[in-house]
Amino acid sequence: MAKPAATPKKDIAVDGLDPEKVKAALIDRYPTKVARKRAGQIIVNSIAPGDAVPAVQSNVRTVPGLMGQRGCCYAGCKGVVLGPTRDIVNITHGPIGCGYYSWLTRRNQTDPSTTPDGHNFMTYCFSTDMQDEQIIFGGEKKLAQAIQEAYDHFHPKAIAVFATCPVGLIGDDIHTVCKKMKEKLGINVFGFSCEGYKGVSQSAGHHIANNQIFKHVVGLDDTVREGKYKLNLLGEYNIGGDAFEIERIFEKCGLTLISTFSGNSSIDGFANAHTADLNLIMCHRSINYVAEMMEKKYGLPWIKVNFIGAGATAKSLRKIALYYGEPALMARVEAVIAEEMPRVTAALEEIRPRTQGKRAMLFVGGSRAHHYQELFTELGMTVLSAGYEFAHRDDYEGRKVLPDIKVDADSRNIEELTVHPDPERYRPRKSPEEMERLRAEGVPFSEYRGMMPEMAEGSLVIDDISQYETDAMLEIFKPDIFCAGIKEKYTVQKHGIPMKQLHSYDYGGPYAGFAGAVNFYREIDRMVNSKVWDYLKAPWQKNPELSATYAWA
Ligand code: CFM
Repeated sequence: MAKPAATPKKDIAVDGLDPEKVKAALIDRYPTKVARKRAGQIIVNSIAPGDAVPAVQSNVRTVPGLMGQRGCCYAGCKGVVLGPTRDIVNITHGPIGCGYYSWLTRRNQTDPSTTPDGHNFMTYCFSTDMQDEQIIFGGEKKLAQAIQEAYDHFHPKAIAVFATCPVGLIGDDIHTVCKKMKEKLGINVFGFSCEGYKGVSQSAGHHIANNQIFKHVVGLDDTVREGKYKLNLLGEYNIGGDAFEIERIFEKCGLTLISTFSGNSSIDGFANAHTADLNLIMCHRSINYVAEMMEKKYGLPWIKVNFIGAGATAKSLRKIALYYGEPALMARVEAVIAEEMPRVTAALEEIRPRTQGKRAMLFVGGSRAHHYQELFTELGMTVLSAGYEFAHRDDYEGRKVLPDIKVDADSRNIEELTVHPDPERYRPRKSPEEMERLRAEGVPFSEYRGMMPEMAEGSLVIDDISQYETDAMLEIFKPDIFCAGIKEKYTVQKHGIPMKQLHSYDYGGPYAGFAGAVNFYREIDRMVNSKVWDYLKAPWQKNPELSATYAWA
């Protein structure tokens, strides 16, 4: 594929400003080398026919010294992908800080009443609490003891072990320890070499998590559950109860959810996931690997969906119905949409006049900066700028650029599993002709268009934004709302601009599905129309000179 031009030639403006000039201002103060690197990561959006957009340098190391938003590989593996599964005892092998500071910080909710044993270990923090002694003489013995202790106390179905930076540095072989303990205890015990320093961000941890769950869990249980339309929901983590709302909608539509990776999930669902007939990918960045591997090994196809935004939810439901192709299901899905939409329309009629024309910026991990643009569009708001912390080019530009992505040393570090069709269990769910026909009808198998083709011309796409650039963007544009995470929240508010946390939802949510969309509209209305920001003036802005006296002489 021919590479699109890096800089658009068109005369475009964003919020009345020349975006190229804004870009120049953002990198103006950087040393030459840093400016050059950031110039490849700060892109003025421009869409050519065939959805061709400029390349965004992404999934590369953050420049040392720049304050970024990213997390580590361990965070992506233990926290993001495995964290929401309630019935695996997740042991952090490392110093206590890694476990303690990643404990209950993500708002992935769960409902233990849906599994018979009612296990829920998410509220516990399991750590081997490595000390100097283990760093010097090795921590394998202590890890085996920790696994035994966890087993004795809780009798879980599975125990997972997560390596932190020092474990990789001293060379503890967690996988052999896990194997031995698996034989000894007779339960599933498996490890993740997700040392924090691996890769350039938490994205590496997602990949490692996908690999190990696929190797050690998926396919262990062949029981075929009842249900006509069986599917898995991948990349939905039940933040603020999002998965509960999606489950509610699925149930109404008559869809049978075999497993979710991994919001409100149980390990039993993963083991059984290969028996479903369709994989839905919500967060492409964190979970596309397992969908690809399941397709190769078991033959179930995947489609990209989005349940953020009422319109996007309806569209996704229609795609699912089209895939199964049964008139009864299509009719039921239409009936559900017709039943759910009036409350959405009523809320928008009331709120939209107050939000119309307001301007937003979104800088979140690897999916939400894209997905949440749907909700802002529904509110009549403009997205001036957006970017991911750690996503890859395919999340920006679409999967069509996958063959063009250069694999660098950091990515080569992460294992790429070779997967073959299962001799007994590989079963294509649709024939190649059916797949072709469905594609033509609007079921885009294995496709993700990426964020940029859906953004306005001239909007600024910024990968791995730094705090310095954040401050500059706030000063230049003074948006009506800025979306990011807790690390950014208070600096943004100090600019007098409301800040919505799109990771944790600021203790709110759900924002997925129809009910979630209404929640979001109300929240954003409250935030962008609050008068409180006009009262925010620092003392030195009101009285530039403060008088003081010496307390002693
Ligand atoms: Fe996917 Fe996520 Fe996200 Fe992500 Fe995350 Fe998250 Fe996120 Mo925080 S899996 S990429 S690693 S949608 S924890 S639920 S909000 S950065 S945009």
